[in-house]
Amino acid sequence: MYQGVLRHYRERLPLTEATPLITLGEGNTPLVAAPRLAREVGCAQLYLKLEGCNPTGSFKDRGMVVAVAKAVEAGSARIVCASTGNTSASAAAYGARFGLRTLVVVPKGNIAAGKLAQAIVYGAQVIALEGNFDQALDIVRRLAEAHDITLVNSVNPYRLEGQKTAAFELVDDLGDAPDLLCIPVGNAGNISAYWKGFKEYHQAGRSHTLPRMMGFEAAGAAPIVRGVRIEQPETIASAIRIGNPASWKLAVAARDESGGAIQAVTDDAILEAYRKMAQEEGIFGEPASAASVAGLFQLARQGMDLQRARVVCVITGSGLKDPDTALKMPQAIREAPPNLAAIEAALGGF
Ligand code: AN7
Repeated sequence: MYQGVLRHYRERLPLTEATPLITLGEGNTPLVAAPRLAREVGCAQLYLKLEGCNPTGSFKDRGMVVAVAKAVEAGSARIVCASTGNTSASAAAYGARFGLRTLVVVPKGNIAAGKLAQAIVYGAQVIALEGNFDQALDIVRRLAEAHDITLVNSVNPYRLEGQKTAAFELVDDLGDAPDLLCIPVGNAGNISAYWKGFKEYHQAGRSHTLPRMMGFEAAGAAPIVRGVRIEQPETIASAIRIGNPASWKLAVAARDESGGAIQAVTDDAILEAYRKMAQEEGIFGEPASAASVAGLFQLARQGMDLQRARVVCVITGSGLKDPDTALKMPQAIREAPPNLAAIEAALGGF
């Protein structure tokens, strides 16, 4: 039986005899072929890594399980994070299960409804900051310096250690690294963690190749692409509405060492990819996750030769996290009274 990231990859994680091997069943997520999208972009093979299948619905659980295990090992009683939503949901769940009080600071009005619901139901203390994610991160860093509380944002190195296990899974499933890895970039921890994982597996002889790391920021929140901090980032993809990523340098290193790129994708392109994933492949990712697919389409439009490429797009979080974006989609819901003739008429006849 699969027993979570800590047990499964214990020899590749910074664990000691004293680290509790906790789990909520994170990791071991599906890698699903996307043949229609592959045909449209003109690449040989396309797979979607469904990180929304983690226990709290995003990839954050992989890193949170390590960060929380190490916090428990160190005797910590409290954890804190700033979050655009998914980190707070994950921290709240692992904190609840493993006996820690959890404090989360989220940007007021800019966190998807499902994520806020999770933090509340898991029993975290929630502060809605009248400010953005970057300001929230700055504040929780200072809180953790001043008080006896463990910071579980990805500036905590155990987070990236856990998140690198997704790269291991890709190599374990595909038999080698993909040619291209397309991934959304917000605080830039995940792209850095994947690259670390790919390099470690390669060095251990588990893969023959390394992927080119292709990261995608939202156009209104693209500090790495533009080379400057964005004071007021804006995007419909609230998960990646970040203007000063904590792992900026690591992400640039991942890009450059791998011969990859970090580009910006517009909100329109994100929403188009969001719809296509759902309607052509049956995969419901959240808007930030769709940035990876939007990015792949963009690479194809730019003329990148994908004919022989095996590509993985990381679908970082479940579409159910953000019902409001889904419900704003152009839709044709017709109301009808409960009788057959009225319904046949509403459908325009058979
Ligand atoms: C679905 O939860 O930053 O580049 O506070 O939720 O590692 O930040 C979330 C980020 C992509 C970007 N996809 O990953 C948070 C937070 C989803 C996300 C990202 C996030 P990073």
